[in-house]
Amino acid sequence: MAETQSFPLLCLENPLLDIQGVGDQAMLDKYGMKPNDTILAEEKHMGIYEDLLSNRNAKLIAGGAAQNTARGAQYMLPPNSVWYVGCVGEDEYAQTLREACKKEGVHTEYMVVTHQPTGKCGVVINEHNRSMCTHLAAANEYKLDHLKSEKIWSMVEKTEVFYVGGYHLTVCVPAIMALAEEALAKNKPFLLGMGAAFIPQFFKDQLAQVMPYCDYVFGNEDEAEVWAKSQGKDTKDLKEIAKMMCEVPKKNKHRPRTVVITHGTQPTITARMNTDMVVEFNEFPVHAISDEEINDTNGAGDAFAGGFTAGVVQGKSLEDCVHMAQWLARLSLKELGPSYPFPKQTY
Ligand code: 26A
Repeated sequence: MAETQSFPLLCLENPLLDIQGVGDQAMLDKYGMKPNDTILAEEKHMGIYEDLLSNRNAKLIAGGAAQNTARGAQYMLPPNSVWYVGCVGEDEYAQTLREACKKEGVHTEYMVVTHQPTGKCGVVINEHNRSMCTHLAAANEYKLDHLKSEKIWSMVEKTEVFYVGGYHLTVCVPAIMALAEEALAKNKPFLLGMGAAFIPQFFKDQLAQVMPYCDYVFGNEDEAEVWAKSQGKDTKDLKEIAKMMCEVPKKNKHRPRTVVITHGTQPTITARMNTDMVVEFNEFPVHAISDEEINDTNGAGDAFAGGFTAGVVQGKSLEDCVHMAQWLARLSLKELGPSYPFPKQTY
């Protein structure tokens, strides 16, 4: 067999095309959506995509949380650093995603199904809120067989760092576990973004299965609070929650767990278990951005994870990783949707 390519970072999750338009409260009410939320589309939501395209001058933008993170990490890393896996359909939307990743230097190895269209996410922008309604479709069809196929698995074995988007916990836990076990067996960093508050709420058991393998966990304040609640702890104290996350028993004893909680414009909180099993905290003020400079908040958290993960790939300190994360999140806030400025800005 021909020598397979190798990339230092693999991201796994749900490839989606974002259909993003500006909406108002009335639109959110019509579809029963909250201003800053993510939901899975049910029958009653299916009209939202056409509504956005016909009435809201919506734009089609490459999305999918961890795919945004993959493009973000590649933005800050040398060429050929990142590859991405997920499932798409055989249609124009898949082609759009392939082209977006190619343009930004992310190598894709999509599983392709013919019986479902590529997944899409209706994004309703309302001031600095973004509400998302996701029809996973093909993205929901991802299977472990694809990851374990000869070519893909040999690429996995050559990968140094794994980033999994928490939204994949709704799709294919066996694939996540296969990467987690590979990371554990070879002492490679394994990173997980929580995705959305409904993950710790409704996919609590799946999250609990993966958490022991996580060297890094990313979440925002809502996700952190909901996770704490799912553990029977009703608190808004983000440090306390980060500490609880650090203390979830860990499989890989060679790496301390780091928990990173973003909090909008308030400082980013990190917690890391040191070798004496004592949790150390840090707070990092976010990189200032004025209201007028913000285009929309769609993808800012994914960009944060992308910048941070790029730092992990480069073996940077925690402080440097947070700085890279905040730098990239700020750039993404200025762009339309989960995008990064081209020509590239250098860090
Ligand atoms: C399973 N779900 C609901 C999802 C998503 C998702 N990515 C993966 N799985 N729902 C929304 N997104 C993506 O989140 C990004 C913003 O953080 C959107 O595509 C959007 O680009």
